[in-house]
Amino acid sequence: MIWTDLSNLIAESNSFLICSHVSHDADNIGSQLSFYWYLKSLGKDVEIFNVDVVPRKFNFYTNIDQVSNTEPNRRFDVFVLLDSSNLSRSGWDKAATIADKIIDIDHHRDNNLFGTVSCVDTTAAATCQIVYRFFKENNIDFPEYVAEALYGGILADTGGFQFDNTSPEIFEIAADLSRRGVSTAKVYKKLYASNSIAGLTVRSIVWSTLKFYENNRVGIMVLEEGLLEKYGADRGDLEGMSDMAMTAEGVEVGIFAKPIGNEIRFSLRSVGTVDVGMIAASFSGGGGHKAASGCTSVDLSLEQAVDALLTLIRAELK
Ligand SMILES: [Mn+2]
Repeated sequence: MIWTDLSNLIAESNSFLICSHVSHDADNIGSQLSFYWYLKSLGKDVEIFNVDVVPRKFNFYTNIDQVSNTEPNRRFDVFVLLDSSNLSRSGWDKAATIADKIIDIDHHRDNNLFGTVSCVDTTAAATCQIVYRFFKENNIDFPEYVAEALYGGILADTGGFQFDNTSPEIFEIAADLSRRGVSTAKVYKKLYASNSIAGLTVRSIVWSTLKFYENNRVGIMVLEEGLLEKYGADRGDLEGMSDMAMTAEGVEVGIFAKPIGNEIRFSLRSVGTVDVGMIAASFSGGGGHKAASGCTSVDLSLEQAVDALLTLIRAELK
């Protein structure tokens, strides 16, 4: 990738607002924190604002307290939106107007190149992989805690080096980050093996909602509204649940539904036969990868929204 435009835009700007998509994951957190470190190291005026509250499990990251949920009440020179295929993925209605210029760094194949500068590589496994390349190819020496944030994003978006986006380059990056001092065991433990009792309890309830459709080729699980609050769990406690339905033999599409108010947020996963990115794109704010995507239905009941999704999926099941 050519980094000149990115470096020039950063050099000629002073204030930056970093943001990312709703429903946090380790890649959007890791890429935001590592880019935050970089801009601060240049002496820039930088803030991070995300619509969603950061789940507790990410609290071990250095500078996680810099991620604010309070809308900034000033303008910035540059809006930096990471790991998001379009502006509406931020879930924020001011995303398009908060700054005159936009930096877009992302790996989703439906990225619509919304940036003044767009650094998009749809073959990259993670946005953290692109940020790593930017640092590496520009001889930017980053501290161990930034290596840790980048490693977490790569670990998560490759499903722990198990998805088919796991390339030789990914292992080389992981090796480099490990040499820089990252405790890979610690990151695994923090992201995947630090369940709370409340979190596991909610998981067990979500598991009990699992139902199969279309001759057992589609599996759906539902997170009933208010369940997290009832048990004192948070969304981070459910990470990975979207993939679970798909681990059943014969299931080609896994759906995880989360009703919130008049909206239902869906996470869609596919073993590869059905393009769930395309299916998600026919809903508002929807999009993503062929094998992993998300979308939101508005003003539909759960049954109606699931019906609409199943109709689209049915047409793709061969
Ligand atoms: Mn990502």
